[in-house]
Amino acid sequence: VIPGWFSEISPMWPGEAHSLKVEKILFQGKSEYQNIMIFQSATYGKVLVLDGVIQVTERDECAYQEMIAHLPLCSIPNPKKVLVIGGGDGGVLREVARHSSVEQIDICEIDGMVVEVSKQFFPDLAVGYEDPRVNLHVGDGVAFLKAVPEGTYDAVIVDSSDPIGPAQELFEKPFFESVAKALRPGGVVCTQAESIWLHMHIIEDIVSNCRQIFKGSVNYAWTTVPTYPSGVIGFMLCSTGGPAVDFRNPVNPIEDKDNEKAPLKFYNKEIHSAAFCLPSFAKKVIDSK
Ligand code: AAT
Repeated sequence: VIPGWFSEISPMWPGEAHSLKVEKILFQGKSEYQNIMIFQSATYGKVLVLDGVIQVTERDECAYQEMIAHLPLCSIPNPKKVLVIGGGDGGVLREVARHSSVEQIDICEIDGMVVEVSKQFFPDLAVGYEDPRVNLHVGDGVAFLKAVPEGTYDAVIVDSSDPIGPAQELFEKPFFESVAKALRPGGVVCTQAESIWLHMHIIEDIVSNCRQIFKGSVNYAWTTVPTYPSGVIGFMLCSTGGPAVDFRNPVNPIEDKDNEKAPLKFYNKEIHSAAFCLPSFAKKVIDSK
């Protein structure tokens, strides 16, 4: 550990740890669920850390939040009801709110303290909460989904932390089953699905569960996020049986509409399609599941 630097050390990426130079620690606290820390970094703006793991930095959050929101929402015509699990910082809400077809945005975040500190320290993320279509539920996403009536949502976005800690069940088969039930026919899910460099074993399990559960299409996409372990992170994108969804060819473009105030920084339709192209080693494993 280098004095004055934050190093992201975890058994989920043994033998490596990305480090950021710390200018100032802005907040340290312990919620019912996890340790929360916020610091000002020298080169990535403010950083939100939960249990020692980086969740967002101001500089590269666009690469994650824009992709996890627009990959699913640009793949179906007229999304109206959207559910976000996790994502307490509000960044995904901000992105979902760009879609003018959306009428209802429910969010279920387990940790109320994440919501509070984001409102205090990350106004550009928490701005998502200001949209009148947003309904915040503080609670466990697993329990919330079990209570959702069948066929409620057009899209479910699972912006979850890693599977050590409160998010563990969000990577397991019963959770994906309740997501599928909560979606209307032809509805879509996009979940945080870790790194092809570090977590092929986790990805394999998610893919094989999803192939059993989702009767439409099952795909893996990825993006580059310099402050996430290995610098990349992926998403599982699946659709339920019903109207077919071709995730690689977006039908609901967003680039030119609803974005005068804050233009998209990362997402565009070329990167949408490109996100589904996989390196051979990952393609081989994912296609075989
Ligand atoms: N938007 C950016 C980043 C995240 S946040 C993940 C959120 O999921 C956290 O706020 C956490 O409190 C919440 N969470 C964890 N478990 C649950 C649960 N069971 N129900 C609801 N919310 C939950 C993702 C960062 C990815 C990091 C990659 N290394």
